[in-house]
Amino acid sequence: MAYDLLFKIVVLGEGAVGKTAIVTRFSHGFFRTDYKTTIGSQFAVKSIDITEDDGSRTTVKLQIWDVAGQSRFQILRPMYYRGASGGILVYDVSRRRTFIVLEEWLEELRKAINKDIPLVLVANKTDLPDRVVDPAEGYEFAKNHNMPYVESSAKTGEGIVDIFAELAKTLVKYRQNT
Ligand code: G3D
Ligand code: MG
Repeated sequence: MAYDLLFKIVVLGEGAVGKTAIVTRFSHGFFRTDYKTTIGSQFAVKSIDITEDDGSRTTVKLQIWDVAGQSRFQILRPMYYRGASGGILVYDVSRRRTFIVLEEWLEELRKAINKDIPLVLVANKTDLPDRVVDPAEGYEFAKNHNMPYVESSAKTGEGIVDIFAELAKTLVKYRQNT
């Protein structure tokens, strides 16, 4: 039987890696280039149908919190992390710094919620010609932290649904095992 599960998801990563673009693309299906820098945070709600390992279909509702990445919002972010069931950790493949600081984002999240939650690592902006972080590096980081790795472009739409489908699948599995 089909049923709805609701999960709160937080979106983490440095400013300008494409967090808002990814959430907008997923929840509304379009890409805009005139995003205002996210002030504080905002959320979108979107349902996704997933097929479980046993072949059954489940509708999962995601409440996706797009948290501002700029350091001036750092003091507010722990508040938005509370109650999150899962998250996506985003970097920009054309800026190495955004990859180097991933560990700091994980630390900030852990401190705020005192537990590990399922995360998906997202290598965004794969459409750009000046890529500097190789797929192998992202994959390695994801493997070491036990997360799925997804490459995406909010501009072309590549990988966007996969990000949330991967996460929804993990959340459903995780929940059923507890
Ligand atoms: P943030 O929410 O993480 O801070 P934004 O990031 O979603 O606001 O995106 C920051 C900039 O990167 C925006 O450019 C946006 O259009 C661009 N961007 C986001 N995702 C992609 C992508 O996949 N490919 C490309 N080429 N650009 C992307 P502007 O110029 O509008 O500031
Ligand atoms: Mg934003």
